[in-house]
Formats: sequence, C-alpha cells, structure tokens
Amino acid sequence: MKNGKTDIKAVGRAFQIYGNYVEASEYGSGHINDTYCVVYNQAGSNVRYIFQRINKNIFKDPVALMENIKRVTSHIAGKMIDTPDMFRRVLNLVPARDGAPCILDDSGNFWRVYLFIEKARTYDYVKSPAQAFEAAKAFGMFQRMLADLPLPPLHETILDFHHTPARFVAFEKVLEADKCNRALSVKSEIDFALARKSISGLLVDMLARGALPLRVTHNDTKLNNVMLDDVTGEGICVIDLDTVMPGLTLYDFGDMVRTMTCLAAEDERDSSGVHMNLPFFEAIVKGYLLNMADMLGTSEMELLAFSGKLITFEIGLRFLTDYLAGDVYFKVHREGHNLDRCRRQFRLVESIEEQEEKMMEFVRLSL
Ligand code: ADP
Ligand code: GN1
Ligand code: MG
Repeated sequence: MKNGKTDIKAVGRAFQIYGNYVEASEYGSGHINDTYCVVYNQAGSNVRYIFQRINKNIFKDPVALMENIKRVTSHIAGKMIDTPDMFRRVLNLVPARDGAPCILDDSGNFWRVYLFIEKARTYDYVKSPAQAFEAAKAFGMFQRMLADLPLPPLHETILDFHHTPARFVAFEKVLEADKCNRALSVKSEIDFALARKSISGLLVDMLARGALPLRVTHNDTKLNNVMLDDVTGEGICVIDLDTVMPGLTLYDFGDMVRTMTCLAAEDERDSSGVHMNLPFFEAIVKGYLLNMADMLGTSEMELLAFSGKLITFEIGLRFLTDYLAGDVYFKVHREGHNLDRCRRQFRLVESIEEQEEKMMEFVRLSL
C-alpha cells in the first residue's frame, strides 16, 4: 500500500518477516499512532502482522519508548514460558533486520511490527458486565506481572501524563489564547471544567506526600487496549504499551471506569445513554481485585470510585483543550469530534458524581 508517502512494503523489508507481501490496510480505532494490518504469504498461508508508525509529535523519544516496550514484553514473556498460547498473551515485537525493536524510515518516522494476535479483538464500547470483568482482570494481571520489573525505572514517555493539575494549566492556557475563537460557543463545558478544578490535584498531592505509591502502570487502560478472546471472551492480552511507565494504579483503575461502565461510545452525541452503570462498576472492581487485592493499600482502595470520576474529568478536559487548540493532538474524524468526546466524558462525570456514594459502598463491602 502506498498511502501518500507511506510505502508499507518497503517498511516491511526492514523487518525480519518471511514470505511475500500481499496487502496492507489501515487498522483499529486508536487516536494516536497509525496502525496497519499487513498480510504476507508464507509458504502458502497468509499471515497477518501489525505495523505501527509511532506518532512522533506526541512521543518525543521513540527509542526510549521502544526500550520500555522491549523490557516490559520480555519481562511478561519470561513469566509465561510454559503457557501454551503465550504468543497471544503478550505483545511480540518482530525485530528489524539489524535486531533493533524499531526502524527509522527515510521520512524520519519510527516504525515497529508486532505479531498479529489472532482469534481475539478489541471493543470500542462495553457490552456486558462479564466483558468488563474480563478486561479489568487482564489489566490487573498486567500490573501484577510488572510489579517486580527490575530497576532502573521505565522512561517517562510523556511528561506529566496523568498530572491532572498540569492538564488543567494546559487547558487554561489554550482557553486564554482561544486561537480558533471557539471558547464562546463552549461556555457551558468551560464552566463545567472550572467548577471542578479543585478535584484535579487530589491524587498527585497524595503521591507527593507519600500517601500513594508509585508503581509500574499502563496509563491508558481503556477497553480497546485489551484484546478479548473470540471464543471464551477472556481478556488475553493488554496492548498499546506506549505509556507504560511509573504511575498511579488509581489512574489505571479510573480509566476502566470511564470506558467500561457506560454503554455509549466515547464520542456518542446522544447524551441520553451516557450513564455509569453500577453492575459494570461492580464487575470491574471484582475483576481488577482478583489479581490486585493483596497489592493495594487502604488509600488506593478507598479512592477507586473517585479515580473513575477524576480520570473521566481529566480525559474530558483534554478533549476540550484539544478542541479549543484546533484539534492538534487526538485524531478527529468529523467536525466537532473532540467536543462530542468532551461532552460525553463530562456527562459521565455527572453520572459518577450522582452515584459515587453507592460505588464507594460497594468497594467497602468488597474489602
Ligand atoms: P493507538 O496507540 O493508536 O491506540 P493501538 O496500539 O491501541 O494504537 O492499536 C490500535 C488497534 O490495533 C487496537 O485497538 C487493536 O484493535 C489493534 N491491535 C494493536 N496491536 C495488535 C496486535 N498485536 N494484534 C491484533 N490487533 C492489534
Ligand atoms: C489516547 O492511543 P489511544 O487511542 O489508546 C490517549 C489516551 C486517552 C485516549 C482517549 C498517548 O489513547 O491518553 O485516554 O486516547 N493516548 C495518548 O480515548 O495520549
Ligand atoms: Mg490504543
């Protein structure tokens, strides 16, 4: 496929892939990288691979990022040596011809290749509490397996990624500049954000005074970053490892609440279906705690419900910030896309606010 300047076949030649190139197509619904499904014929069978062009505007040091991914995937693979389908349970990097985990093409873009995980898929919105349970269990297991990752700490691939107060400052800056003249038309969203500024710092302040531990976390635990088996529905592989780095477990748990308790898509325009559904929350708590209960401290447990509200607010704020800035960060596919996403997150924040007590009660009963 030659898509503009993208010659996927030439990219593939730089990796240790056997067989004849067949075809390539854009793949998935991620907001950041460019992902392709690429097919090779290997001695009569078609075999799929995932090719990804790393977004260099967002990831300033792709080499450090790939070093993280290599360490994380090797560590997990090391724990699965005897697991029959281990190649479906952890991402497998295909090395470049020179053995490196990625290549730099002539246009200055970094590419990596993964084995395609077959007979499993990701979902853009949640369908049942059972599915939420499976996804949360997989993310919990992922964190558990990384708890003993040897030092040194992983590289911070995006600085202050889940520093909600820093996200608030970024929002205030673009609001002040209002370079696309959009602020007037989104006054109610801006007011919504300003009214909740006070919750922004709660988790990072606790971290700063040692009341919450820094751990190895995924930092992008949305539903479509975990692959569920087509037959059993089991969460088999956590993917999208660009932001695995030191972080707070609560932001990981919170993003599950954001993406696995609401039946509406992340960019749903019709707000009538945007609710936090308690049975889904309960399923996430159960699934996550199955692998993490003995590792979490009391403060982490007590803030599980709050974390869902905070990150839903943070991501909504990031979508609003990007809308005001002129859609420069997240991929958009229609006019007002970031604004739709923001509204959907903020509506979910309200729904969580209405039910936070009940959510906390459930967590307490689970202890
Ligand atoms: P982004 O950072 O842009 O979100 P992801 O790494 O999440 O990119 O990949 C985008 C999508 O591609 C995923 O949601 C998933 O559906 C699919 N995908 C990614 N890696 C694999 C893989 N190894 N096997 C099969 N599908 C994959
Ligand atoms: C982005 O890469 P993707 O689409 O899985 C973003 C996350 C947001 C998410 C919102 C590196 O995730 O932080 O929560 O969109 N990733 C980055 O859907 O910014
Ligand atoms: Mg993704």
